[in-house]
Amino acid sequence: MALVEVKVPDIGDFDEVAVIELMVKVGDTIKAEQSLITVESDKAAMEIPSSTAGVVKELRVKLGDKVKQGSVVLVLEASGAVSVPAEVPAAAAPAAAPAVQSAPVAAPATDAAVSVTSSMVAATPAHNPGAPTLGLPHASPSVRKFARELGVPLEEVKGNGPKGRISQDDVQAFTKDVMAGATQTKAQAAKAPAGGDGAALGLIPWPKVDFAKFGPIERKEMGRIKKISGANLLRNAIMIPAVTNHDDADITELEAFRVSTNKENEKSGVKVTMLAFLIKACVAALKKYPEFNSSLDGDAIVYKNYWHIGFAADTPNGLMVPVIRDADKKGILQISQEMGELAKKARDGKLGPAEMTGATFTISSLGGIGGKYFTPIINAPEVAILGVCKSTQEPVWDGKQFVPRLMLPLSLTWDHRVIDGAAAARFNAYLGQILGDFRRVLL
Ligand code: CAO
Repeated sequence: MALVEVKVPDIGDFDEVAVIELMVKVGDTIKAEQSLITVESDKAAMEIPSSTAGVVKELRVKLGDKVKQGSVVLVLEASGAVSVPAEVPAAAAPAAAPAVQSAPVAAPATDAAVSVTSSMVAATPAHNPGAPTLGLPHASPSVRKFARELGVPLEEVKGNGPKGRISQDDVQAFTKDVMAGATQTKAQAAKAPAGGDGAALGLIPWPKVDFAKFGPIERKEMGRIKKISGANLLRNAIMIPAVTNHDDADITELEAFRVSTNKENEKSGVKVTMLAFLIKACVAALKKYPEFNSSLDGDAIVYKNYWHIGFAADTPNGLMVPVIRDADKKGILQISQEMGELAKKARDGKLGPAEMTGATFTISSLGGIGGKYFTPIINAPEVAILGVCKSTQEPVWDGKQFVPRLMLPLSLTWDHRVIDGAAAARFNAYLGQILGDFRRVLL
């Protein structure tokens, strides 16, 4: 292993500066570009990074020492190839930023502030001046002290200063976010229960990316509803062994009936929607296949003898699921009218808790928007959900020829603990039959 002297690089116009902070000690394993010491002139403080990775063998400076370009900071046992010196982060000294190497890639070894005391290693190209400093915190000593006093892990704070430098404001904002529960420290995350993050599930941590490095960004906190529904969706996606069956229903006649009904009822102000027919059709299928209208309770399955159907509504505040109660007892016109009212209330943020609870099955319709199929997430403790996409004219073989038919894509997601694949296929097929000939609802 090569022993390497790490020296103070070009620090600009300063003759001598005082060492005010030692950030490593003998025996520490350090990474290339890790900050080693902080020095301070009468104008600014700056950190001196290591040009090389390795293990600290000897510290050649102590607090209060005066150093200048070329002073040996420490001796390292290098763990890899040795590079020429890292630049001092310019952001460390806003008032008097030290000069940095402007074209370090082809810098000859003789320019290096690192001298190799063994013949084993050769200088490699210097680091990219714009490159991140391996996630190590860049902050002034006073900000470091401030973070230490608050117990804030500085390496987890995103610096918004030049070159990612962390300011006192950044530390304060991080602290506020942690207190408000909007973010977690790594230590908190490691203790979080299953579902809170992946740690308890043995998953690797969520990637922490400084997106601003790749282009302009804008950060917006999520609204309350999005946060709540996000937590529910995560739990449901993780805890339910869910399977989705896709199918098509021929709604050619049903759509013609819907359109003519709406023409006849033009003056009533109530628009009959395809979703209302779907709710009614689902009730018929749920009655025929009661396990789809159940919930799991420990080792028991609870079958419900009521049919309350939730429907996903897209609102400016996020996804909400109003519920049509006793859909089995209501006609298409009443369901259409209630749906319109509930969807409006949802968009206006005026839904009461009673209007969002108690569903036994949910329909999520993207039919007004588009798409072919998707895999909706079950709204626990329900055990199934129907996703509906936009109907399109398709060529369908009638035994003699292809004929144009209006086909509605259906995606049924179901909980495999309660429902078997065959039952799901039957449910979808039956739903298709009803939508194909709505008179079956009466049977
Ligand atoms: N195929 C083709 N067209 C359809 C259709 C379908 N399956 N479903 C609806 N349409 C048409 C309607 O007929 C209507 O057309 P006209 O204006 O010409 O009459 C148009 O699409 C708009 O319908 P709509 O969306 O206003 O009404 P709706 O009853 O279909 O849906 C509601 C109401 C509240 C469900 C809907 O507004 C909504 O919020 N959808 C999004 C739900 C969602 O986000 N789901 C995803 C959850 S998973 O993240």
